[in-house]
Amino acid sequence: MIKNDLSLEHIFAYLDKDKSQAISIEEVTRGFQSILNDAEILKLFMTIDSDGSKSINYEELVVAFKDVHTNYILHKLKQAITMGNLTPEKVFNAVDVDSSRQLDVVEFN
Ligand SMILES: [Ca+2]
Ligand SMILES: [Ca+2]
Repeated sequence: MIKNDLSLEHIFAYLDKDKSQAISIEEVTRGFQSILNDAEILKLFMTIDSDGSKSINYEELVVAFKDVHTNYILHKLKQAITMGNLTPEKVFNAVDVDSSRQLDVVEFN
């Protein structure tokens, strides 16, 4: 069973598929492609990549997690991961808070 208390380290490891200790835009895309479109992924990536190095390190994720907006998205991702079975449908439902069957900008703000 997957524990409920997924840490930032777990999220980082989940996104860092190649274990390079840095998250690339490709890895963010892979992690979020079922719930975000390309423009939203780019916006999220640029928000977290605070130094503009085109990669996200653990420290940047920690800083981003303190920001309430990003925290919300990561919280949703965390929920999706916690569900254990990452079908696009489940991830979608985790983010689609108002069950509108559409993901709008408000739900990521
Ligand atoms: Ca990586
Ligand atoms: Ca960076």
